[in-house]
Amino acid sequence: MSNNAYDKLVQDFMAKIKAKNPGEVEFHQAVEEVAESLIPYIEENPQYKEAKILERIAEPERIILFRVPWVDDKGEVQINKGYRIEMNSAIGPYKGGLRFHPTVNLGILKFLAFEQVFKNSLTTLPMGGGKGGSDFDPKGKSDNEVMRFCQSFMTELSKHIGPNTDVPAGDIGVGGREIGFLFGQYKRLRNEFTGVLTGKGREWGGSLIRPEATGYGATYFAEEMLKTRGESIKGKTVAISGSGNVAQFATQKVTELGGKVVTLSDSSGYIYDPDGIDEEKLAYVMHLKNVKRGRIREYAEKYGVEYFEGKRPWSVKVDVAMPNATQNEINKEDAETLIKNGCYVVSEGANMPSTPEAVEVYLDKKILYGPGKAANAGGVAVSGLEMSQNSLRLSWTREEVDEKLQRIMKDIHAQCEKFGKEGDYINYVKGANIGGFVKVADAMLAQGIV
Ligand code: NDP
Ligand code: 2IT
Repeated sequence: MSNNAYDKLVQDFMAKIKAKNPGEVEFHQAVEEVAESLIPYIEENPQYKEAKILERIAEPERIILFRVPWVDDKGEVQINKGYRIEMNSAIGPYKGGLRFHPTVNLGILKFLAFEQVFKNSLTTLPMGGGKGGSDFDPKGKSDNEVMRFCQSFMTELSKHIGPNTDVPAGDIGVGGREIGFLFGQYKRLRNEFTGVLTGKGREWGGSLIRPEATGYGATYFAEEMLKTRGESIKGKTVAISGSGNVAQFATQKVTELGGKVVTLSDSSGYIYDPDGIDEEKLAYVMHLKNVKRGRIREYAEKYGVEYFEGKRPWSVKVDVAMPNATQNEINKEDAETLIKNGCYVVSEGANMPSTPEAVEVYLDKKILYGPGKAANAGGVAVSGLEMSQNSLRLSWTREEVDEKLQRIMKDIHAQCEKFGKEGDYINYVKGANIGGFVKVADAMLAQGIV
């Protein structure tokens, strides 16, 4: 079949997706990228076509929508929306994070849940895909307000989740503090101490390395990609966006491996530190962001470096870019600027941070490009390891978990290579999409039309 014929099949498929899911632009974007990789593969493997596996994977098994009422510190009643998308349970319980951010809507959570299905499959662990969250904005809220919100959110969500059913975790705006409040309320409502959430504190069922896992994993993935060209992170200059969980631990691992991180950002702007963000400066960032809950601008004031208000860090000259903040944070022009300035590795800690046009630029220029569903899978992989430890009622050491994480990132790289090889070039987009798809699709075939 010609490329034009495949394009027509993708367009027809997307026309149906858009008609069924109107206005959900991020969801359309995520599905289209996967469909472009999968449709040629499905044409060659008609068992998937006949069983309409792709059409079924793009339809959530279940969506739960609920009201989250709570009372703020002034005594005023507040109402937020709560969501859980239970996307696919073919290979394990639904698994995926919760996002608390004012931009959260159904389309964003469906894109994240859809990506999660493929990502979780790539980890080699038995986890289905899900995602949830709320339009609640934790910024500027007191700890007590966040607690009351989390308790109200969990009061409803607890009816739908469980350690063998659906196991949420963190994402943007949901870190250790929020997981603690959510877990406390679940335990109180159900009178059960179970592994219903991951990302727990290590004294109460959490896994060592889970906080670090996404950033570490995305760095290990960059290292694996560089290895295919006989290179490593050592001596490389790296631009990182974001300054939250993923960005912090990516900075730590890059630095530990001998690379130099020169940028960090938040939604207000970015800082450029040409000397590199070393361990001591990172400790400052962690306190600033996790305890003081301040802005990255304060880093520039403290260390006398430049701060660029309202800008993203993609015009800085670097070898490696790690977008670790949010979706669609690198557009076509940013991708062109990065490459023009010498960048040839992009490892995505965030979910879908590059627009489709930016991805086209990477593939066109044949740079090492690790898409989020492969590069950031270390986070959910260690969540899977947390579930295993909870079931065993055991805790593994830091070294054991880190070793398993490194093994998993290597396995994910190998799957991308197996399914994405195009001559000398590895197309990690195609590799991750097909690699993630096959296991889920075969499980769905075996389980009948459900
Ligand atoms: P955090 O909430 O800890 O940090 C998010 C960071 O991104 C903050 O610096 C935040 O800045 C910035 N950010 C958020 N929204 C925007 C926006 N619209 N524009 C610009 N900057 C923004 O979240 P995480 O670090 O956990 O998540 C970052 C990314 O990684 C997300 O895409 C998430 O889906 C993905 N991810 C996370 C995993 C995890 O284990 N936590 C696992 C896999 C992927 P500000 O404070 O100003 O909002
Ligand atoms: O996007 C993601 O993979 C996450 N936010 C982590 C999900 C998880 O269940 O650990």
